[in-house]
Amino acid sequence: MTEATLAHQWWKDAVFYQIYPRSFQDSNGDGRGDIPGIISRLDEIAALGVTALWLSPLYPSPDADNGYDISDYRGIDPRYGTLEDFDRLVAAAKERGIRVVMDLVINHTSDEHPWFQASRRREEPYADYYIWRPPRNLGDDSGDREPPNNWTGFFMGSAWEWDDVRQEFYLHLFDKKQPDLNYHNPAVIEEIKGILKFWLDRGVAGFRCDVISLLYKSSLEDGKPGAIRGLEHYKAQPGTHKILHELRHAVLDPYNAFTVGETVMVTLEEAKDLSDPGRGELDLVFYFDHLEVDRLVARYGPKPFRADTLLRRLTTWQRGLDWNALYLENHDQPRIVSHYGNDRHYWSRSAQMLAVLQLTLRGTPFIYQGQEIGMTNFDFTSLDQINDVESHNIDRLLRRRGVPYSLRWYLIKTASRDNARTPVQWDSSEHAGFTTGQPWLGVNANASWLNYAAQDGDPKSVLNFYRRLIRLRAASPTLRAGGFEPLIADRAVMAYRRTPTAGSTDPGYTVWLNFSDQTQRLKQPWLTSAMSDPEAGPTGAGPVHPPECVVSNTGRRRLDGCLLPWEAMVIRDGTATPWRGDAA
Ligand code: TEU
Repeated sequence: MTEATLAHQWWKDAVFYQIYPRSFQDSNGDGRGDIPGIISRLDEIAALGVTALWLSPLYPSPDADNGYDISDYRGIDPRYGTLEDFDRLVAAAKERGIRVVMDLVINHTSDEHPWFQASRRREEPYADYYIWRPPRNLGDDSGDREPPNNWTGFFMGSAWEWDDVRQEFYLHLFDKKQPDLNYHNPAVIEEIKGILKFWLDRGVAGFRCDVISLLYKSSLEDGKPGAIRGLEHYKAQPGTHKILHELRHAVLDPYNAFTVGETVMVTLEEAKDLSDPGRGELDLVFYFDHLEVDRLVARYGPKPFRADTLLRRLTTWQRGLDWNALYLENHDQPRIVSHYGNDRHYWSRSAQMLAVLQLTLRGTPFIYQGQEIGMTNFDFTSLDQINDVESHNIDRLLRRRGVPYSLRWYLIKTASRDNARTPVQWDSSEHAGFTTGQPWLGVNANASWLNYAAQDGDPKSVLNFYRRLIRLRAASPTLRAGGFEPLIADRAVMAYRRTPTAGSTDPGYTVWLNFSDQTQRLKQPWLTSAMSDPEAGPTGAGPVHPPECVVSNTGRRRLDGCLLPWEAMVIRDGTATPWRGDAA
């Protein structure tokens, strides 16, 4: 890779921060976050060490899926502000050295998008913009209309909806208000190019591409039995690769724009192809494997967590991909401290341990709003407090099958995407400083003590721990880009090494993490192998600068044969010459 190419890969040194605008900061008292609210918090974001923002959708939307159902790709929803507000945001972020990345939701539109409205009336050129099919049994006289195939959607139930106007079914992999676009139609791809240019010309640095691995449907044949029936006909198809390559070549490359694709259910091989620099498609992918260690399918069906399973999966992806998108939370996932941590008895320590995990892996970190203060899952106690369309669709389906309320609530409570969507807890005032009005979704009662203001000046807080780790990472080529080697793991503990990049004076690091409520004794052979000094000379004279603990969430600075509950330690190797790095 030439030096010019490397210089263009700014995203390799970036720290991203995802904003879910509805829940971030309200400025006008309507109970929903907005763009002026985001602008008012840019200093807090910059203080964290963030250098790029990913904004979840701000486009006009009927909000069937909180903005992931877009009715105008070239506008800003008036409830978030105006295009001028957006331009001000991009400029204000730029002043702080922060780039802005938009969410690009092009697998589907809203059913209220003018394209769909024209398409259902068969008006050209839109008649063929969506995936329309007659019922399967047209011609029989039973009067029942069977969907064209057996596919099921991601929000449960059939992936087809009957349209009375067009008298045909349309495909929707998500909610019925999110009809899938037809990527067999070249006119659709031209529309997307225009949309990309529109935002790139306004100064955005790139796109997070929603469910991009599902774009192209190769065939509409029946699907094999499985959780999501039909997947094999549209997951990571050659047609999708072709479109991504075309978008990169025709639009993204001339702007040196960045893309991270949300790649649902992909294997490592599929992810590699989608993000292989040589193929020129996506820069990075968001896979889900590492968040599903304790689940049977996606976010459902709990099973016991094991640190060794997590380390095995992380190793597969750390080694398998050229560069990883590192994330533990987003607007669809439970809060990580409530998921892999312990938000009751070791809240702060486990939140910090998980920060160490995320920020000592090779790749580009994406931090989700509120993660940096250790926000927890919601404290809702009943289904009527939930907004998430996915939760309600699942509830409806289970109700129809006679599943009792208590079981439905149990299932939805742990999996609902609203766990990550409660308003950001800025301070301990009413509604946590998020809004002066009535918040669109309940604020967690723990905002009385778990909030940004309480942590800002406290050196021991989760927030300041994140800030220090981000600074350490920025100063360490090894932590950002060095090699990754798993060291040891069992049910509760893992350790891995980060090895120096070629030609760097930054030495290697060993990371120790305890994922349990118990003190874990480290077996002697583990310690010996971890502590053998790679820098020691042939005489065994040892390094000038001894190994040093540069990160600890307990205050302990020596690995003495055990790890306290949820303890994290990062130990820098000894060096032959005195080390002048920045310690955290
Ligand atoms: O999510 C896609 C996706 O598959 C999920 O993470 C989804 O929430 C879950 O797996 C369903 O079980 C993206 C967006 O991030 C999500 O918010 C949208 O609802 C979805 O696409 C549709 O646009």
